[in-house]
Amino acid sequence: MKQAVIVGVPMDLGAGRRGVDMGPSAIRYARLHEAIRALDYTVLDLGDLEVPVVETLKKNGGAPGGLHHLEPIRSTCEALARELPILDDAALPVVLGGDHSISMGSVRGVQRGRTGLIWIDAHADFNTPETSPSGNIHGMPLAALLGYGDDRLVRIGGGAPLEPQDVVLVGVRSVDPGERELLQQAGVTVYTMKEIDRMGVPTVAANVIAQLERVERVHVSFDADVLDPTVAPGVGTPVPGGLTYREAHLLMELLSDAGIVTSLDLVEVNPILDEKNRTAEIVVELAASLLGKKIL
Ligand code: Z70
Ligand code: MN
Ligand code: MN
Ligand code: MN
Repeated sequence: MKQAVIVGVPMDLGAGRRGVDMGPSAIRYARLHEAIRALDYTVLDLGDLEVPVVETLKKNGGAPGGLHHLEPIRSTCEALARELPILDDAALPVVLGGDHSISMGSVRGVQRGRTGLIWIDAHADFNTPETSPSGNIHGMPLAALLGYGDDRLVRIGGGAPLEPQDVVLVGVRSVDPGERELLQQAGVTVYTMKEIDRMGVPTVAANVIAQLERVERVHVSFDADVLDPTVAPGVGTPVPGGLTYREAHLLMELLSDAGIVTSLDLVEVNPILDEKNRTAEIVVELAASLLGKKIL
């Protein structure tokens, strides 16, 4: 039997507003364990990493050009990057956020050999301190994973920068001006909502799968704000025009059919802004589809 290993990272220090620190709890409450067990996985939950409480921290650098809460974010990601490699190579890590800065830890933690990354998000998360309008680090993790931005973030987990040809962004519809320039320069593949509308999820998924044919492992980093806010209201930065319930499920099902996914993040669920935990519930359903749930 396959094994899924769950790690929670209850951190909202990288986000502009509070609440995604409660994401791991909301996602577990939405029956993540049961959903994964039903798919013939054993589930091992390692619990939550310890994350500094925001009220105990000094305010620092939230202005443009700044790096809000850099040190506690760095050390939390470093701890995550150190914890994941201890797992059995056959296990499938499922990391629960938390804001999206946690993926600097999860991706570095699972990175071995040539590693592919599918970043599913309304945002590009490709800011550096120079381009960020907010100083919020959850707008920077993908850039850091490709080697751009502050050295202290780039060096988390000691991993080499990912290769741009092994990185794909899906669902993007909100990009800051300086971020746009760097993203285009970096050469990662981007399927914005325009491409999804024009080609449809089946073509986008087929292209993503074909592009990652030669990598040794594939990490999916799923930001709940990729979903349309009418489907998933419980996110910190809702952006209109997102994936429908059906598009999101189909994307997960097609990635699942390809059998390429070896690890997963579920991030940016904000229970404070949610309606009766429905965003966490949808995220659990989508995770189940990605891990092999079939209608028939
Ligand atoms: C904006 C910034 C952001 C969420 C990423 C937004 C960043 N580009 N917000 N994920 N939820 O501040 O960098
Ligand atoms: Mn934000
Ligand atoms: Mn994100
Ligand atoms: Mn986002």
